[in-house]
Amino acid sequence: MANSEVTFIMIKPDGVQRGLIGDIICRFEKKGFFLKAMKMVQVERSFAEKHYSDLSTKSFFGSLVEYIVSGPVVAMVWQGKGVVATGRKIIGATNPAASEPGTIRGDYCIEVSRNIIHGSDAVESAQKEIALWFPDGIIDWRSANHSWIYEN
Ligand code: IDP
Ligand code: MG
Repeated sequence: MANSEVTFIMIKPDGVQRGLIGDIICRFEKKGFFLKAMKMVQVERSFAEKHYSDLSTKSFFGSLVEYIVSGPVVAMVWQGKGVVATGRKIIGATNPAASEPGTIRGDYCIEVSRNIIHGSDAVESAQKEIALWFPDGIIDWRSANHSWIYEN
């Protein structure tokens, strides 16, 4: 069912340190997406390398891993129709210099290597990332607001 699409969103260490957790959650929540899982965790280097394994050949891979392990992150699963693609739009372009104002990266950061938030880029990668970050599964709760957000 389209409404049950899920994505993995992570507030990176700079987003946590800069006090942006509440604002970021607010944007997804007010849109109508449902928060299905959330935890604060500081991950090991090997875990960050696994999360970003697709980028292991990039020149910035080492500094990216350093950045992700530099402090606690907030890992979340958000659910809703089109949440993967819409989540990426809410987040904005990878390089904040190219992110539109009104997007999270467009509003709150400047450098690509300090871009405060991660969002899965496809339904398949979302499934992989959720399995990595939430191996014990997630709570399948249903919001009482469901029928105020979806016709069906
Ligand atoms: P995304 O986060 O928008 O999906 P990816 O290409 O998957 O972008 O890159 C993952 C992360 O790696 C980015 O969010 C950013 O933190 C970092 N990154 C991407 N490109 C560069 C770069 O050219 N220099 C430094 N860091 C980069
Ligand atoms: Mg990516």
